[in-house]
Amino acid sequence: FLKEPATVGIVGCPFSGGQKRAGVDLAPNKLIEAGLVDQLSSLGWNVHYESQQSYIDIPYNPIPTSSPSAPSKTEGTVETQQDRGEVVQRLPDPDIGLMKKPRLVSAVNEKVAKQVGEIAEKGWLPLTLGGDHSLAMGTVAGTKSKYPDACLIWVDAHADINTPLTTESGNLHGCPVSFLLGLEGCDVAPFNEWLSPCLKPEEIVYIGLRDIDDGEKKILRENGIKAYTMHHVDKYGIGKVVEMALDYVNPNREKPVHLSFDVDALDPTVAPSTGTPVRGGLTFREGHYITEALAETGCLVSVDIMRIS
Ligand code: EXY
Ligand code: MN
Ligand code: MN
Ligand code: MN
Repeated sequence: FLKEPATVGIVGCPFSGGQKRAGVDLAPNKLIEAGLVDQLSSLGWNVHYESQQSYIDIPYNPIPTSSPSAPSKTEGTVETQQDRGEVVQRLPDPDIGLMKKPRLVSAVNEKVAKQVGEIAEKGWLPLTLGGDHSLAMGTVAGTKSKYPDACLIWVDAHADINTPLTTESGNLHGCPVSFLLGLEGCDVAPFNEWLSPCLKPEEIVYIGLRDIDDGEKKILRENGIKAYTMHHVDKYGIGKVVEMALDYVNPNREKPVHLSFDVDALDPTVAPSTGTPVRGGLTFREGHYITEALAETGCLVSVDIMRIS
């Protein structure tokens, strides 16, 4: 699927607006500083990377809240906020229903979808460095714009399949999959101004799950979505699990594959630097094995590495 010689286009997304904890927005620059570009080059890739401005001050439409009960006192004002020593201007972004920072998350993802789509369009591999996992709305939408039949392998401790109606936290990093699927409650402004459902339930498979909300369990069951939890990794071993996951979404190994890797899939002893550590995760080798086995298929067309903090 990729043009030879293979080229990777790195999209650094210093964004943490899909959840509460600061820090995930520092990861892209840290990874670059740590030598990622040279490491990829030494593996034989051409590497394109343009450093990214912060997404904090990205403009968005100050659309009104649709919920009459949502707080309105911040509407029409501009907040000033201390952020790592810098004073930044933030446009008001009151909750819409249960959703926190909906305008910002939507605007950032619209931009990411465009960036990822443009890189894919060139025949390059978009490698998106998060940032929080709400960014996968944008990355998967971008991949799907070039490869409509792409399937999605979601490696995570969490299912990230809450909807604006089921979310208990209001944090949109827990909701990207439902927006991609177009589940009930997701046809909502400002997201529906740019994002249309682009993923079918049979095009996604999970690996590594171990912390799923009750509402999410119901959604997974009702939509017949395939998930290999840590229980399956224990039972079958990671080699068999990756094979079964591929057999499910890509039986003939002919479809493009998008890998969305949340580092909290790894055990916290391996990857402590993440916002929501959950014990009982993948080992260092199991995590690497997944990426190696997917690379070996030759089907990988887009990769996200999310939520390192
Ligand atoms: N299910 C919980 C929620 O919706 O808030 C926790 C989500 C954590 C999501 C991280 C990105 O993987
Ligand atoms: Mn996630
Ligand atoms: Mn997670
Ligand atoms: Mn939970």
